[in-house]
Amino acid sequence: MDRILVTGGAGFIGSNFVHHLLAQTAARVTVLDKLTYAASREALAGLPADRVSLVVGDVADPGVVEPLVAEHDAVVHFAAESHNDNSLADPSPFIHTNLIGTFTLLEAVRKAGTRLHHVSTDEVYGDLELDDPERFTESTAYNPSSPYSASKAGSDHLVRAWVRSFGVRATISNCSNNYGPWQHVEKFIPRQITNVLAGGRPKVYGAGLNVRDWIHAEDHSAAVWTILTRGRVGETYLVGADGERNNLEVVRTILRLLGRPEDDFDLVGDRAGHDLRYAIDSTKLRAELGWAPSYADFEAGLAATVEWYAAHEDWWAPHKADVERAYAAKGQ
Ligand code: NAD
Ligand code: TDX
Repeated sequence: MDRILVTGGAGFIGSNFVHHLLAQTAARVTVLDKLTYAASREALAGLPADRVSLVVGDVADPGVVEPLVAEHDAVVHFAAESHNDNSLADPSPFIHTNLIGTFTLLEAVRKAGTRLHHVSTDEVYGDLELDDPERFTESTAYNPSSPYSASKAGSDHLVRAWVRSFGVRATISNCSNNYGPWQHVEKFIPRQITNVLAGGRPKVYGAGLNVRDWIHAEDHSAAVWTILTRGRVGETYLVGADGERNNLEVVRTILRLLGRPEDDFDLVGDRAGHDLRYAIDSTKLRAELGWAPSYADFEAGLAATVEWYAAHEDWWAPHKADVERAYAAKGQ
């Protein structure tokens, strides 16, 4: 795979994957990104121009997508609207990018015969009870809760149909919650770190008992590359690092790392339809393809992330006030 097209490669995880490709492979990379509010040119700054290029365009535009796909050996599809809260305020861009965008890409890979890896989320499975001994596996039934997760579930179904009906060479990964550098301040961990750094208090939805299964973005990138190169076409692989924590535990750890009292946060209004718990069983990926996370210690990974945000205020500060104004308007 000499030439790889990465959709959404200017976003949080897509840009991490581009860095992973540059460091771990000899591939030349084209990023296709619409540069929405969630994108960051800075995350791609300094990469060698002879190996990485950026095409600014919409993944739902066949006039842009079809010629690009035809000149690459593989496509890795990260482009999406990605924030649940935004999908509750206005679902329409989620339908456009996550459904029409994936459909457009599938038609292009069908015509060109290009290998595709589709990046998806564990949220397609809905949620688990706090005391459920089961975790999500590749055979868990789809049961999405929000417009975001429903649009991702629909995109997974499209990929599966194009594999079965048209012989498209695609794989799918469904990963748990990512953390690490370059994540937008609208998301939980960056929002709380930057609230504290900006002199405010973390804002925790509901009672804070919801559980997420945290994985470092670098481990997600390594998993995607493993599946792209060694995964079986037509298969789905769940990606997770056994990182279950409830939101109170995460916020208290952030406060401790920043030298503040562990009860120095606010409980705010809950998210509509808020999924209770996500938990991934990644046995298939580990046993079949030999992947394992390198950030085994969540607290250590979180500490490095806190340091990164403290050192990159120039990057996040310009977006902070607008994001907080929008949350405040909803009482969150
Ligand atoms: P992000 O919001 O940080 O980045 C998304 C990127 O896609 C941005 O650069 C944006 O400009 C681009 N984009 C949006 N609409 C586009 C369009 N129409 N055409 C071209 N580009 C467009 O998202 P992220 O957190 O990096 O997530 C990347 C992918 O990983 C998504 O598919 C998401 O569903 C999936 N995922 C995310 C997580 C997580 O915890 N963040 C977990 C599992 C799966
Ligand atoms: O201010 C907040 N306070 C709070 O308590 C925010 C922004 C969130 N939360 C809670 C909601 C969730 O229980 O924290 C948890 C994590 O929230 P998000 O960062 O919004 O992530 P989540 O909704 O779990 O979805 C994430 O993981 C799966 C990504 O945003 C998705 O793109 C991915 O598919």
